[in-house]
Amino acid sequence: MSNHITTDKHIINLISAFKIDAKIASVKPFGSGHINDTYHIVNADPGGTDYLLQRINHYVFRDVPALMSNLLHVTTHLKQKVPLIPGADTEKEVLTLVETKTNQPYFKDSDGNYWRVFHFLKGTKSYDNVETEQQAFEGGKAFGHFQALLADLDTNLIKDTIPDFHNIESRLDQLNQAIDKDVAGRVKMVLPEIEFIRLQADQMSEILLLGKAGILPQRIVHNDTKFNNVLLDKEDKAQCVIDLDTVMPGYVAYDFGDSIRTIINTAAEDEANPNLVGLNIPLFEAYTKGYLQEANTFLTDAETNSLIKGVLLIPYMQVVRFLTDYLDGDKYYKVNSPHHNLQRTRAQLALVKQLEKNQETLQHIILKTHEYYK
Ligand code: ADP
Ligand code: GN1
Ligand code: MG
Repeated sequence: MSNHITTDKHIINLISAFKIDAKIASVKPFGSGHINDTYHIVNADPGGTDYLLQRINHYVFRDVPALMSNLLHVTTHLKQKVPLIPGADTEKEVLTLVETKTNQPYFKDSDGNYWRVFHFLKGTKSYDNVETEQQAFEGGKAFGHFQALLADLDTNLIKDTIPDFHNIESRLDQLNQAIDKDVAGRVKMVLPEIEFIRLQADQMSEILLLGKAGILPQRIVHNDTKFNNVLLDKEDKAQCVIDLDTVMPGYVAYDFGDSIRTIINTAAEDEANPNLVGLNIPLFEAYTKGYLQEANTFLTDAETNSLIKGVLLIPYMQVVRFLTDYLDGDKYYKVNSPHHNLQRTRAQLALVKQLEKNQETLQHIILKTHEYYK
């Protein structure tokens, strides 16, 4: 996202709806998320609090009050538990939401857009591409710890912000509908991709079936663990898990698979040349170590065995989701060019092929690490 300072009067005005304690120096578009619009509100006092303003994408999240209610339940739970951990700094490690002046968790503007504000966590970094094993290890620890902290959150409090979010059967139904409608006239360009998806479909239902059979427990998981959704500090130590909009019941393999999707890939998620997509096995091993160091305390054997299935499923599901959006005419994900979603589809498809080829090596690393931390 560009780093220019916004002079948009509307944005400057709506900031005044929140309990923001700052003389504002500037407001800049921030981050590289695909869903929300994010701005960094810079305090004129360098020692004061900075803020993060977000317009919540209500095409993606149809029930914003439910979404914000979940967010408050999750952050309140974390703010009760984190202070009990020796050496913890709750303000740095848990997102802090800023209320509006009328004590609401979000503000709805006259155009029907929803806005929220967090404390900006200064001195942190989020990585679109992981560079070192330490970063990968710390990310694994952060997401494993996050799942452990939420294990005792009352699931009745949490609503589905996007129903069937990681249900591959629903995702395939949505793709089939998009193919039938072909609103953008693009189906003819993606016949090999559709064939690939259909050939793999049956084997990708395994986690769902194990869940339905009661073999895999549902837990509260993050559901969007791509690596730029964990903030690391200046020393590349894990600081805070962010982007809590999809925290919902699900399977741990989904979170593991989504992180690995972004860590193991030697190329970008939207790499234009699929031949550059390869696997960085040392980063995979480092993430697995960090994750299992935390999660081995609560994972069942069935869950440990399901992790590799998540590693294959989530990139495959991403192929299905990017392609569906391409066929729908790019309504869901932000795009930077007319065929961006196609480029993403092809890059993720190349990743699925690589993962399938190396499945045994990856499973061996998971089991070896599991034994080590048992
Ligand atoms: P999206 O759903 O669009 O991905 P995120 O909530 O992940 O939105 O925010 C986008 C980016 O903004 C993140 O990847 C991260 O770089 C940054 N970010 C989010 N929350 C904070 C925060 N509280 N402090 C500092 N940076 C943040
Ligand atoms: C979106 O919001 P962001 O950019 O962290 C998406 C994820 C996808 C991801 C693909 C709510 O994540 O599910 O895996 O893009 N979030 C939502 O990069 O759909
Ligand atoms: Mg994000």
